[in-house]
Amino acid sequence: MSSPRRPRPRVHHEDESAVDVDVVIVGAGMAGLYALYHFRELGFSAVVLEAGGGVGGTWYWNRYPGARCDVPSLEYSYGFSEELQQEWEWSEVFPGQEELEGYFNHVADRFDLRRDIRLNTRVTAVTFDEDEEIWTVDTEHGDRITAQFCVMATGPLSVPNVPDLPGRDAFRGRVVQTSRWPQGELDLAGKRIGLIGTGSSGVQTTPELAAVAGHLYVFQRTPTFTWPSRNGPLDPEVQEAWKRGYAEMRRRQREAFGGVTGSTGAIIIQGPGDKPILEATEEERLAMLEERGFDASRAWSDVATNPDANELGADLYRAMVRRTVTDPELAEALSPSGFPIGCKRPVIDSNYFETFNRDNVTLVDLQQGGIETITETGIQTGQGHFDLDVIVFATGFDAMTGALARIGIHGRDGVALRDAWANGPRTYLGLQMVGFPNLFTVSGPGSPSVLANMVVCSEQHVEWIGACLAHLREHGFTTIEPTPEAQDDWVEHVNEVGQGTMYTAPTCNSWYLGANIPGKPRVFLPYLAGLPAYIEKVEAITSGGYEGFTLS
Ligand code: NA7
Repeated sequence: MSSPRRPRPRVHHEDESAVDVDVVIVGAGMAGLYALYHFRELGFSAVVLEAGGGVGGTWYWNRYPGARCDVPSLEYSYGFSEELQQEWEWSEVFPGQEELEGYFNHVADRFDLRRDIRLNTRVTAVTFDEDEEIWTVDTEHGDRITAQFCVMATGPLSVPNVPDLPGRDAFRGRVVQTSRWPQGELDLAGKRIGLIGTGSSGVQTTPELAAVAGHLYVFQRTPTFTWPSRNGPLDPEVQEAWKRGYAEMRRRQREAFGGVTGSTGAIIIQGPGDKPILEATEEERLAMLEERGFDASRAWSDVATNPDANELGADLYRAMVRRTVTDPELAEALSPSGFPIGCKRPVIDSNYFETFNRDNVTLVDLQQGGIETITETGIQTGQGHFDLDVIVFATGFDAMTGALARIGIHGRDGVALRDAWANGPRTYLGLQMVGFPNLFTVSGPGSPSVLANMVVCSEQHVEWIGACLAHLREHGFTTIEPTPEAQDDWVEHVNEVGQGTMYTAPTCNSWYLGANIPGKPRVFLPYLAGLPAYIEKVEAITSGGYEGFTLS
């Protein structure tokens, strides 16, 4: 099926657990599911290997209370099937984990994907055989899949960052990770809960944990810029309008910098205003604060680009924290400073700061004395011991490179991807790497990925890979791989585009830069020129005969 003109050599397996397909896909999240559907449509055989017990990737794993997408539901959904778009009904402006998990399960059923998905199957090695030009994928169960092509749909935020705190195993209570939240009942009612981490996961779960806990202690190392989502039920008229014009909306998504049209009525998505804050009077700034609350910090044309303007925006933000949190000292401790708005991925919340006004919530400001050790009964910090029943780690991910580097990918000459990336990831277009022919990454480092709507990015990458496989088949090529020059140029270009922005400011430490993982090289991982510019480049390269790739 893979190559009508020039059948590729098939491997003969004595072992019955071995399977040979055209494409092996690692991961059954949004990218892997669509890849399976799309490659099947193109006439390729494919199998998906998934470590989790269900489909949905991020939305399978991150089932902590309050887990919610920060992109509106209408935007954060597949555009490949008009029937799917028409039949699926979203209930909220920003979809929660449960609804998203339901959506991806519906997709798996509706398109009969499950028969080619192996759940609970962690990949242990991905190895290229240069003589046969095939990839071999080994699983934890001892299964072996061989394929001409390998697509790593492993997700940019899939490997949890578990801080190596002394005494971690000593704790006699329950330890949970937000991104590995147990399915089913975890009784938190009346418990003393310690939450470590105040990024998106920690911020989202804080109000939910506070609502059930006997007492919630939030261990904060760095205060967060977070904006109210104003989430609520999705206006049926907005949904109907999208259903009437999905094709147009999907086109507009690909023309929008972040893959989001902004036409869902979600206030958070509205762009900055036209007026520079540097030219605004104090009265005008305060008037904006009255009108837009936390959003006043970003409602100016220059906050995203000018450091002085950014600091003025941050002042408005901190003024709003003081208005929201009743205890002035607590407000001060919760106020982010020392790094610009926009350095880290913006967080959106529901009643985050308000939650700290509750009697059963205590902020443990780690800047006043950090975590020293986990004990049998709680957490010992430089400011005393906190007795706990449950510790929740909301400590983030080894982003963008974590899964790819860990999985054990070996290409030509047995070179490990982990070693090839020792000084930072090197890709061509975030799609392929030198030395790893016929292996593709979806939303890999060097692509817009986490800076844009992940569903739109996933569809765009999967469609590019599908067209590439069909091109190879049609022209009798067996392998595709970037040239070292093209990859070098792309890496340099990605670095250049990231320079001089809030994302790479010297005071910025974010997971975009790998700064959250000890020892990880400081490299800005995604491509910052925006989705339309990226798509234009990719299309020019493709129509130019796959410039920068070697097809053989
Ligand atoms: P993030 O955004 O990486 O946040 C992790 C949080 O955990 C952050 O507040 C960290 O503080 C904190 N952290 C990490 N290690 C420690 C230790 N050792 N001690 C105390 N605190 C620690 O991860 P999320 O899961 O919240 O969000 C990731 C993305 O998922 C998010 O951007 C959305 O796109 C969805 P720090 O700031 O490093 O001082």
